[in-house]
Amino acid sequence: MELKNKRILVVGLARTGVAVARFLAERGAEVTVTDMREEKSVAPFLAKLADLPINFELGRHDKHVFLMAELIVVSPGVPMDIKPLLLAKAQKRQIISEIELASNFIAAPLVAITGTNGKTTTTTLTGSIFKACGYQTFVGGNIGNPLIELVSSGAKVERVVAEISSFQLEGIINFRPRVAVLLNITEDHLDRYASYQEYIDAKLRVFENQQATDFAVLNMDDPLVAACAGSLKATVVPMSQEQELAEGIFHQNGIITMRWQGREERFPTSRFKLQGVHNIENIMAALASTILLGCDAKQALAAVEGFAGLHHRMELVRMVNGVNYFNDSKGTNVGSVVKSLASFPGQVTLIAGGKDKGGDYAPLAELVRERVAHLILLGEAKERIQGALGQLTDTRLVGSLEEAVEQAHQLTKPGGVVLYSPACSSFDMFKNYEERGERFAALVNNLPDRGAR
Ligand code: UMA
Repeated sequence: MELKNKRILVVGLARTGVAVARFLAERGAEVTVTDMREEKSVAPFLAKLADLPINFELGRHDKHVFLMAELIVVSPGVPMDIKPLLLAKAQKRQIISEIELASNFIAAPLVAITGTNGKTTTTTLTGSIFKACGYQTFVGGNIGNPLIELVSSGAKVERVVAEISSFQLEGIINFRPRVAVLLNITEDHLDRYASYQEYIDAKLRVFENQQATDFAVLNMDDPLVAACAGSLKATVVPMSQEQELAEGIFHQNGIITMRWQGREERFPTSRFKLQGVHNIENIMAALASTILLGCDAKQALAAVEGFAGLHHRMELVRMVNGVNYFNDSKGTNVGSVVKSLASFPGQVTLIAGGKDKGGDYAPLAELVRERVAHLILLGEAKERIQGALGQLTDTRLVGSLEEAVEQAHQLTKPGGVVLYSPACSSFDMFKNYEERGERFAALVNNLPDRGAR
């Protein structure tokens, strides 16, 4: 891909925009960056590009700027159907996402991990296994560090593991992972997509350019994932916790078994620190991907056993007065909260709510009825969640996270748990889910502890 003197527009000036603009400008492209936000809101990002010859168009998206560009690189958070992008598309301008740009310059085998939930755990674990097996590995993508940063750094790596979102897949042309993992699909991002089907279609694009020499690791226990197996060009590697497989990876009675091309590897789960049915899914996907790309089974098992999980993902903050407080701020959609709630037998005080994404909260109903003693709701979505679940258990609406933690503290009996798993994104009250989780943890750490009663 020739970049020198090419007129390129970067849309969105946040993590992705900064990394892309830097890469392009350093390669001699004529770069313009545009963002709807005003200069003072994007000042920290502007400062990161101060040393480079870049034009900025801030506080608006002028259609002429879009039409002047030969290539447009769009940040994941920018919808592909905003007017200036539609105009540019109609005028045959090339429009791509950052992962498409980056993949042109990445030679190492790439594992792309997508799905509604479990992506970050699986991506991090896959990276850890490769590293433990001696491969120089870059871990990035939707997880927080754009893939283009790897290209900019010039680092020579042997494996790349990328968490890939549906937003990023909307702007691909040739993106072709050596291994593509699809963990599960449940409703999410209905504030961005016109329909659930549109979201599913975006996710399935991860397989679009794969060939028979590539692998598609599919969770056959998820009907939507299983349904696509027949139509893929890649070699399908099935995974399941419900059936024994002659070929693929499966879990039965505490043993994960991978059978592939005459080889059989067994991984006992007894020493895994990651707990829960959904984590077995994530572990199987990570093991399959790494074994397929050359990892030694014994070293891979040791890496899984040493992996303690992620920050903000079912993270035990502290026990206060006999009550365990879990930070699950990364539970940003309904499917994720279903999995988190299913890990507790009952006596749960669930704190939920945030920025509503237009999805259905009904899949939570059965678990809420069975296991949630108190439901505390906050944020923009609180009335909608109350409408869907409020009649099923003791439900209270609060105005702040401080109030939510205080009420949870008053209401939850020793032996119970307080779970902060919002089922919504964080952008109504916080910068991101990390800030939201940190705030929750800080509030919990400030609670007075009289010792377990
Ligand atoms: N903007 C415009 N015009 C618009 C809309 C937005 O200019 O019409 C601007 C905003 O003002 C803002 C910028 O675009 O300044 C935001 O870009 P961005 O949201 O793409 O932010 P980044 O910091 O580049 O983060 C993105 C991903 N964000 C999203 O997909 C929403 C990050 O995923 C990712 O880690 C990062 O790129 C690096 O690859 C976050 C996320 O929430 C974690 N992802 C979603 C999820 O996991 O559910 C998909």
